[in-house]
Amino acid sequence: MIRLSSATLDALPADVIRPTYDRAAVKAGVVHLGIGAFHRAHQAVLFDDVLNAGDLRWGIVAASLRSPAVREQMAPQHGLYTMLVRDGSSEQARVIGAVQRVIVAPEEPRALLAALASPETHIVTLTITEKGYKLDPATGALIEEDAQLAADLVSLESPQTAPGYLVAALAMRKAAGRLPFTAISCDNLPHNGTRLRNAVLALARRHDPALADWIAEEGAFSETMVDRIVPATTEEDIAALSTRLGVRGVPIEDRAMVKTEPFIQWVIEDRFCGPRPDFAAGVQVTAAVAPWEEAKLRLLNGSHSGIAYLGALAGIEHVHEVLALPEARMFVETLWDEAQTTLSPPPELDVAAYRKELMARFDNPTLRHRTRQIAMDGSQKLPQRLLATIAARLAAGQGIEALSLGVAAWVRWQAGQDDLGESHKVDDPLAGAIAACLADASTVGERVDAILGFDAVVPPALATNGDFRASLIHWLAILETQGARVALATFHGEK
Ligand code: CS2
Repeated sequence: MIRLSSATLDALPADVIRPTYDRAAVKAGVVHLGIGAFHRAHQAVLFDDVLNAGDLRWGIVAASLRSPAVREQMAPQHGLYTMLVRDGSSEQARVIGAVQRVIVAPEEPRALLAALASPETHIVTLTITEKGYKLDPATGALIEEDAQLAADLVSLESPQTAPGYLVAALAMRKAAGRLPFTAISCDNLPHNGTRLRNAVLALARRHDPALADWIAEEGAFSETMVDRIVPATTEEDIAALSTRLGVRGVPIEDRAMVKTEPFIQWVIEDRFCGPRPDFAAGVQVTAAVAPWEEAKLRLLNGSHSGIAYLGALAGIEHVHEVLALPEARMFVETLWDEAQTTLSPPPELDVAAYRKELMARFDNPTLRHRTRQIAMDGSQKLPQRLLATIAARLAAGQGIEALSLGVAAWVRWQAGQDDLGESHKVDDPLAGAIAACLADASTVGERVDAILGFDAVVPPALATNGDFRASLIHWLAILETQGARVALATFHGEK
């Protein structure tokens, strides 16, 4: 099959938007670690906007830290891929040209280090998922017993982790008399910049205290809030796009395509230690990111996780299908009511309007965002999405019914079977540890106590809270005996 590439770009149908700049003249000002679909539909698009506006310093050298899959999709396409924006009724196709090259780190560690240390590189962005930072989800401390991190603590000759790559490359920059790069974490973690900085400084200090001091002094780790819903691409999506891109009945295949919604937002802390692009619409550079980050994590991601576990348990495949149930909508609205009182939203954020827009985004029927995709890595997500909100509500003497139903659904998901009796793999770096902690618990109460004692996820303030415990027992008992649909109906009835 003919592939999308520099050679076929001009042949695409006229309504496909494509780069307006000369790709050969672009410099790689950005190195990105973790080139998944989210990066391709978010930061890469916003850098593509900058390139389209004529500033050619901001091309991207991207890296996969583990698998060669994305390089195999993108290299034959010269880094080109299509972003499909689906608004629920129509679809717009745009080819993004910002990614110049994909490096598979385990195969070419030197090439990645050279890119990171290059004088052309000014910004390093990361989407390595919550678990990539090697920090304890509950406390934020470095997980020294992690095998990859342990290797990086011994030697940075061929780094294994993202913090390891950053430290090794910063050492090269220091030795060459260059400034550090601005490191921008784009993962859904509270204070993501500070967490990344902590991980990098802790690792650097173990190897070379002077390097750590230099990074602390000269470097910049901006906090960010990133927002765009990017469901995993399916083979059907690729097949449909091949026909859409085809010329005179001959399909053109794009194996690196991404599908997403119209909404896009990137709030970046105004903390750079070198050049930065003049970003276009969709990017806000601001002094304080935390209020944005907290609102997004607790409203969007908190409800997303609740919808994901309840929906997946009920055997419902997609987010918009869960929200077709009136009791699920009510659950989400109540979860938002609960979360909202814990926020200090920035003045520019109209929370009521944000909630309305969010529900419409979740309702988008053409995104087909799978509940099981969002259910992944729950141990890394729950602390900032639901547990911190619960702790704040309890401290204020407020109720937590919707939030704790969400947590109970996560606990139920750990059993590896949905309400229809279908088995699933719990896709989570702590799946084994959670299963071991639940293994000897034979009653609902014992299971809740076991989870409350699981301190990698549950913070101390919640571990001993009687109201939280009672609420989890209430919901877990219903989930285990009657399933998620009845739990949602009961929730509706109790309101
Ligand atoms: C989702 C997020 O998979 C998940 O956990 O909640 O990826 C979500 O779609 C994005 O954060 C939206 O900005």
